Parts: sequence; C-alpha cells; structure tokens
Amino acid sequence: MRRAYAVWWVVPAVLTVVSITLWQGNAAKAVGAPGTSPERVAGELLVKLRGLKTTYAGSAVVSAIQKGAGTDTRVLEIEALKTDPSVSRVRIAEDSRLAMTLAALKDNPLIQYAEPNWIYRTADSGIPDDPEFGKLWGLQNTGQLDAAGQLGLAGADIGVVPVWQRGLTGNRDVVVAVIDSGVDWEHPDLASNIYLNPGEAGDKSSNGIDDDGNGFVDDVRGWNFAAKNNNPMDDNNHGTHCAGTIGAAGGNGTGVTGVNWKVSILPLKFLTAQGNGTSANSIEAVNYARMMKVRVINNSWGGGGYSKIMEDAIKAARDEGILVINASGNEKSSNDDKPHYPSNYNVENMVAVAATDNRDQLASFSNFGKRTVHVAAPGVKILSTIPKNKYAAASGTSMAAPHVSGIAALLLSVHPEWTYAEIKDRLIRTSMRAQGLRTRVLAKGRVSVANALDGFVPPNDEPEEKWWRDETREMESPHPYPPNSNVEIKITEAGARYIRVVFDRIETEKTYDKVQIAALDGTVVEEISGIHDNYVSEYIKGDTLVLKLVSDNTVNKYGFKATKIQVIK
Ligand SMILES: [Ca+2]
Ligand SMILES: [Ca+2]
Ligand SMILES: [Ca+2]
Ligand SMILES: [Ca+2]
Repeated sequence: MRRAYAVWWVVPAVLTVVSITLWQGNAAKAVGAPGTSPERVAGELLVKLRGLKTTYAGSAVVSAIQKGAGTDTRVLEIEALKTDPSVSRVRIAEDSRLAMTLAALKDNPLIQYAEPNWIYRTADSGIPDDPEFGKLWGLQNTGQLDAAGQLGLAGADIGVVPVWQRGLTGNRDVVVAVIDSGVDWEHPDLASNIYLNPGEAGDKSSNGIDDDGNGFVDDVRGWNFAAKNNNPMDDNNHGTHCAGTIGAAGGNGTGVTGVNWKVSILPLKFLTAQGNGTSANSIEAVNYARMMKVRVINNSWGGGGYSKIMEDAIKAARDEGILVINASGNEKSSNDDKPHYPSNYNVENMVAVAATDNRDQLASFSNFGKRTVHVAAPGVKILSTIPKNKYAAASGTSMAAPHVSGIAALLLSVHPEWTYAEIKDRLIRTSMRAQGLRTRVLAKGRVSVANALDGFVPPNDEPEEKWWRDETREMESPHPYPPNSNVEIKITEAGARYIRVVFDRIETEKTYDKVQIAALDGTVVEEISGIHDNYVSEYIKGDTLVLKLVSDNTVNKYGFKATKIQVIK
C-alpha cells in the first residue's frame, strides 16, 4: 500500500538555479510507524536512469534532481547499486522535499523510475509478548509439555498464529456473549475486552435508570441472571476461564492471549458460584444476547433435559444470524446415541464441540458423535484467566468451545459479512484430519482458523471402497471371554497403507464390553459393542491394526470371530 503518498505528495516548486553540495550527513532514520503508513528511509530515494549505463552516472542523477526540484534540494549522498549501476540511492538533506523531488524526477525523460527507499521488515512473527503464551498449546503447539506433563504433537493447535502474522488479531466490534458463571471484568487481562453497552455507559451506568430501554437497569457490562442484578462478576472461575480463551488481551505483556487479542466479551451470568443454573435463567441469557445483537454465543455448559423453550430461543438467535457454540459434554459418551443439551439442539446455527488433547486425540472425558458433534478443539490442560488476576489450567469440552467461539469471532473480525452458516460450514470442512477424530466428529478432525479463513480444505485421504482387497486372517477371542478381559491382537500386513477387519460375528455385553479398533500408537478409531454379524470395521492408516476386547467384571458373552482382513497397498 502506498496510501502515504497522498499525504506527502506536493506540487514541485518553481525552478531556480543554485549549486548542489554533496556531503555525508547523519545516519538515515526510519519514519512512519509500522502498520500506519509504509515506512521509508528519511530523505532517500532510488532513481533508475533510462537506458543501460556502462559507467556510473551519478552526475546525471544530480543534475536531474537539480533541474527538477530546484537547487534548494541539497544532495547529501549518491551511490550506485553494486549490482545495477543504472540505479542510484540518493539522499537529500531535507525529508520534507522528498515528495517534490520524486515528482520532478518522474517528469524527467532521462529518469525511468524514482521511488522512496522503502523499509521492509521481517513478517510479523505473530507471537504476542504475553509471558504465558508459550504454555498455550491450543494456540501454538510446538511439542511442548502440557500442564500434566504430556508431550505435545507439534502443529496440533488451532492454527491461529499464521492469522495473527497477517495482522489479524480481532476487533472490538465483534461481540461474543459468554453465558456462564460470569466474567471477572476487572481482570487485567480481560478488562480491555469487556463489552460496554453504549446505551448505559458512563454517567448512565449507575443512575438506576434503564437508559436504553431494553428492560434492564444499568446493564453496562452484561447481566447477572442468577442474582438478577447488573453485576456479572464471576464467583466460580469457569466463565472467566472461557472468556480468556476467547479474548484475553493479546500483546499487552501480561498473562495469556486469547484467540482474539481484541474482541468484546459480553458477560451473562446464570451459573451460580457452585456452577449450576436453571433452564429459565439460561433462556433469559440467550434472549438477552439476541436482543443485544451479539454475533456469537458461547455455551460451555450442559445437562438437564430437552427444552422446547430453549430450542425456540436458539432458533430466534438463528433468525438474527447468531452463531451458538456449545460444549459437547464430558461424559465420554456418544451424543449420537444419548443427546446432550444444549449441544444436541438440531438448529442450523448450533455448533457442538468435542475436546482434543495436545496430540490431536479425543480427550478421554469428551463426548463425541459423528452426526451430532460438529467439530473438535483443544480442551485438555488449557491455561486461561481466572478471577482476581490469576491464571489456571483446566480441562473440559468447556475449554474446547471457547476456542471455537474465539475462531468464529476472529473470522468475523475479518469478514463481518459472513453468516453463521458460512462460518459453521468452514469450521467443519476445513478442519485438519486426525485419525483419532475421524469417526468421532462430523469434521473428522480439529478446527483450524487459518484453514477456515482461507477456505483451505485439507486433502481427502479416505480410501475408496473399490480399492479394498481381502486377506485371509483368522482371529477370535475366547468364547465366552472372561471377566475383565484385555485381549489384544496386533495385525500387521506388510506394505499395507490402510487396514481393517471383517468380523463374522461380534457379541459383547452392550455398552459395558467393547471391541476396539486401534492404531499402533494407541489411537482408538472405533469401539464396537453389542451384537453384529458380517461387520466391517473402521480402517487404520498404515500396516498395523490393533484389535482389542475390553470387558468389565460381570456378564460375559461370545466375544468376536474374524476370518479375514481387508487392506489397500
Ligand atoms: Ca438497559
Ligand atoms: Ca442507566
Ligand atoms: Ca495478555
Ligand atoms: Ca461384561
């Protein structure tokens, strides 16, 4: 961008004839702040003479400047480029005359180009100066240990740093409602990113009047639906932790960094200090968020049963274009089989989020469901803000959902015109594939902000059905299997790129006893329970599949029998 030209472009002065002196001046200094206008070296320009010059032609450049810009324009320094003598770097005494000089040279037929000597810098590293940033593996996983000492897998993160490197770090115009236990809106790493209701700000914030007429008196920074007052201060920790992942102030030299360095967090408290709340109050919070026209709602909570009224509240939010991001639950169960609310409301603007660890594996506690859980995001040992200027690591799908809410907000800061449908679609389609997530979430992988922003869809690595070839292989468990079984059979087929098992029969105590299909590194791709005949398992990438049968201490059934595997080489 060269918009700075417009600022300092001036008309050439009237020509006068005075001599030019050449002398060494002070060292050049940079002008212009990064990120505002292009930086250039003060008083310097690059001049290219028309036609190839075999000998150095500095005097021709000086006379061109003299002729065009006037002899008040003193040339301090002139030097040809070593690699191209037709180009001279010229330094004049007064930076204020640079624009005029450039303009004059452009009109000179002997001069092919004249331009400022721009300053380039290495692309912004994108790494904020917040001292705890290095621990935020969900944002940048370099293979560091998590807070429990688990070694990370480099790159198993949400891919936000490449987005920050482009200078895209969020915008206060994007409002995210955190419906939770409140937010410590005074936390030094959050205070600058708390939403302030313009209709109740300043003198209006404590006058006891509903100045904006929205039905809530002095609701300057959200609302407390549990205590029915205007102070959504967090007395639990949970909401403040979620808020920090979405938008702890980035680059402020303090604490952690949110997915967004800048965003507006609307704290809506309905969970009490004990971490529970009612359907009625959660519905109030969703309706309030809709009324305030937020773009994203984060729901890091769940339980209870189906509520038609809540479903209607979410549909009303949908009709206002609001994206609703929900934790999928921490019961280790399939939401395809056993619904979890609110994440299971089947409304177009709902996104259910499973949790991953720092190796792109489904978290041990996370719910899943390849039809009902849309995406997966980091949720194990996530460091974030907690009240009273403190920080703590926490695990849960509660920690995964705010990563996705943060991503949605960051995308909206770049593309405010994107609809909830566009964002949801991108989150799902552009997720990074991971073997441990393929059968667990609709996206078959973990979310990536960079991919979502660019619309980059990772290559489909799924094999085509027609490629499979049979190999005879007989495997069976004891019949019946004993209590507390831990059968493990390692199946290797040299040269195989993909491998799976075709079972003649599986019969286990449903839910309690399971046949597992795992990779060599322990990643469980499928769990099969109950009765199945002629069952084709999910595949494992690579030449080895680990077949397991795990059972509890009572009710033992037939187990499994297989007479072939299938491979793709
Ligand atoms: Ca009000
Ligand atoms: Ca007021
Ligand atoms: Ca910070
Ligand atoms: Ca059993």
